Amino acid sequence: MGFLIGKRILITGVASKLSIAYGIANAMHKQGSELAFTYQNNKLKPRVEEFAASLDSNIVIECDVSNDGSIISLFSELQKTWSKFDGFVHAIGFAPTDQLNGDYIDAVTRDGFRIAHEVSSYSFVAMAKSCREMLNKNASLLTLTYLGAERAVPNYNVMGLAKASLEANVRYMANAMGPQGIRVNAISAGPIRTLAASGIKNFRKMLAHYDVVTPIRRAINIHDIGNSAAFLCSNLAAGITGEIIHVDGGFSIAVMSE
Ligand code: NAD
Ligand code: 0WE
Repeated sequence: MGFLIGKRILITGVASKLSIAYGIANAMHKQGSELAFTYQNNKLKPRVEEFAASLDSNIVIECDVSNDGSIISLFSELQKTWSKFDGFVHAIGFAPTDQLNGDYIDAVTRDGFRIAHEVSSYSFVAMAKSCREMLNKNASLLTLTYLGAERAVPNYNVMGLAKASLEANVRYMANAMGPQGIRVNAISAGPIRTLAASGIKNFRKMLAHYDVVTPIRRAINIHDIGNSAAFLCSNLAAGITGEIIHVDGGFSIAVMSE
């Protein structure tokens, strides 16, 4: 018996089979949930449609979260098939490429700061704002964050500030929506080689370091994240809200390997 049977969950952030959102969609499908998907632009549309079909879904809708109109039309479109649903997964993060390389002070710009915060943090509450009336009691909202919100990680730069904002967003949203029976949480994932991680300087070195320092002595993968995400969106996690759950093999609690 799947623990998500009867739940309708909207998945954002699928760009490839490597995407964290793809791992989450798979894990949720295994637990019996019905899924709907968004794609950022037409380039990604056919791929997301194919993934959706393989997970028994034919609800695939465009949404560019940098545009308010796009968020609103997402939910008016979704309403045609799902008048009510049980939550969404926000697996979206972005800063202009020049922000993620080199000295933080040198790299950061007003525009880089604004775009990182708008796309990576504001978009989470913007989505909640637009679909609040469509959410069932016991719905669950989930986003993805990274340790760079809590610690200064080389090259992560302004994305660290945007993730810190996203984590505060989780707490404020949880507090605001709790009375309505809606839970809001984040998974702080260890580093995973996805499109968003490709081209990041020293990413290989980072993963190698992870393997030896992490208590479980291996890198985290999208199945690990998917299973934790499925749990958090299920009624098994009814007592958890406003929380940042580290799914990082314990990396963040350790300081050295022997
Ligand atoms: P990914 O490249 O597969 O996914 C990123 C997604 O963001 C893509 O689907 C892209 O289309 C979407 N996106 C970017 N700008 C958008 C916009 N304006 N509107 C709509 N969608 C937009 O990479 P991923 O690693 O799976 O990233 C998913 C989430 O996980 C991100 O929030 C990322 O910060 C977070 N995260 C990733 C790692 C990692 O190491 N890969 C670790 C911790 C957290
Ligand atoms: O959140 C992320 C990546 C987010 C991201 C990635 C890109 C690459 C392409 C945001 N914006 C962009 N913009 C682009 O143009 N992660 C947690 C993965 C990641 O990125 C890092 C990391 C890790 C881990 C950057 C530096 C150091 C570590």
